[in-house]
Amino acid sequence: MIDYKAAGVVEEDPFWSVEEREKPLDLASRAYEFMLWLRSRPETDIAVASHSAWLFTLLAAVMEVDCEDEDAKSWFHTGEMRSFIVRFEDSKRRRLNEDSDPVEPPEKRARKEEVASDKPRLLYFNIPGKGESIRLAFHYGKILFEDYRFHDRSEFTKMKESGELQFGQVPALVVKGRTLIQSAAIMRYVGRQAGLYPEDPIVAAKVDAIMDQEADSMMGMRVTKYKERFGFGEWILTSENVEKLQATINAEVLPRHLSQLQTILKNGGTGWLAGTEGPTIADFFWVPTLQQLEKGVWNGDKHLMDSYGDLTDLVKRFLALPAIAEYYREEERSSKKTRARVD
Ligand SMILES: N[C@@H](CCC(=O)N[C@@H](CS)C(=O)NCC(=O)O)C(=O)O
Repeated sequence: MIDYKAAGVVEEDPFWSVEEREKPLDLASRAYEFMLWLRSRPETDIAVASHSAWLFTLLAAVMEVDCEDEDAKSWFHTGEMRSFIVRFEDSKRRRLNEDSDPVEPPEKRARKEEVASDKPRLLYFNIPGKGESIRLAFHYGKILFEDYRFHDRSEFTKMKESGELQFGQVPALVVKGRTLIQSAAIMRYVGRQAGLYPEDPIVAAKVDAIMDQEADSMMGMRVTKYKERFGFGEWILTSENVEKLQATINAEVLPRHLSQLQTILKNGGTGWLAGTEGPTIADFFWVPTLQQLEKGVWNGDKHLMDSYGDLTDLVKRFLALPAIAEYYREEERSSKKTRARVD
């Protein structure tokens, strides 16, 4: 006898909608939830009856089928029955960093197998700049995305003129036909999926504040570098004035911000900026900026970080995260090395 009630079966089908077909990702998540439920059952012999699409998703995106028979994972025919011995294993993921969830959630595996058109597409120049933290967050979360890098400035200009970029700037992230802009907003979007954005609203606000602080800290420097964009023409920001301004920023503005940031880091006591156990998007957002300061890319001064040992340690700690280290190893291997600056 079948006890439908015990299996949580109800008359209404809550997953069926007349308007929309269930997305592959949702289907995979449902199959994963089912397997968790199955694992909790005391029975050892269980018959699972379902539709072919659901069974196909279960075998292709949720379970790892270790079977010599190639057909074991194939599409089910009407009334077809297959037997499996199911072993639940909290194994570490092969290519994933050690401190992430050992049981790979199906949406991550399914994401990897999603059709290309469903992948978010990051639009940015072929430099680290403001796109790097987003790339890194995607990699950290093992979320498949397209890292689209403009071939040259004219390609970007064309897109800018088309109106696709609401504020005419990048990074932009195209998700299912909609374009997200502003790096911090994009980071929150990716961070939520990558486990890098705290659910507690107070902690999340702290993360937001630390990210906003990056914009405040670097504002002066960005104005001197991209003065026309901010409306400061040569009539006011002459080369001589730019030089004076950058000297003041180096001597007063950046040290003030960096020492405040270092205090926040120390007070947090965990080695991560928001005082969380692991890294958050605040760390992902700041580290590429700190690296730029270390390298003196703004105005040639390579000593801006010399007095901030805790911040340089943060950069090292961040780069040592397995997913990040792996990303840079692969990046080095690939030919995508930085070309001409086009931002
Ligand atoms: N606040 C924006 C700033 C974006 C921005 O400044 N983007 C630059 C590249 S880093 C850009 O699009 N420059 C080209 C232009 O303005 O024409 C963010 O954080 O996303």
